[in-house]
Amino acid sequence: MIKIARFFVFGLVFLSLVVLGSVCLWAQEGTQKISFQNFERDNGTEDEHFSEVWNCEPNFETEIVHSGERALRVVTFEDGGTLRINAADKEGYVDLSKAKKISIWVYDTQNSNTVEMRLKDVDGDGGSGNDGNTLWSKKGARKNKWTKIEWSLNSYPDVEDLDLSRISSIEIYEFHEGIYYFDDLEVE
Ligand SMILES: [Ca+2]
Ligand SMILES: [Ca+2]
Repeated sequence: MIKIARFFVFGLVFLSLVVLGSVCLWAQEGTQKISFQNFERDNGTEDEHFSEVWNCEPNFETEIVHSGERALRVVTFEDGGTLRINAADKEGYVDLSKAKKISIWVYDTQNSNTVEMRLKDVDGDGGSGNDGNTLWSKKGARKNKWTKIEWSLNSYPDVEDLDLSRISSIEIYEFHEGIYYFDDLEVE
């Protein structure tokens, strides 16, 4: 009798572990993260990791880093500045058609600013300037602290000819003159 009870208990424990394991796997699949750009060497970036779009000076940073060996340091001038961050992918683009959000770690030395984000595809579609084809972060960064800034792609505007399955770069606009650091641009 005791043997049967023991067998039963072991069976139950085993079953629970199997169920728990499946739930964990399922949860992981639901929140799959892809690194769009982490500014590290040999990370699959075809050409340049980043470039200036307007009114700023971006450079690699090795002291104030969120993860790995390198981050991005950006000096913006009067009225702020825009930089382009390229996909760390051998094909030169990342498929965002099923993605739910985009996030980046920001170290803002200017203030607790919100950040504007624009998607660009391999054809260069996605717009420019003040055309409104962008999305502002709801929350601002915390001054002088690494802060995760997020954008929900559900709220991203419908942009003519923008191919979400082939996004080659993401543009970031900081609207004040200052010094900002960025690392770990990720897609979930
Ligand atoms: Ca990094
Ligand atoms: Ca296109």
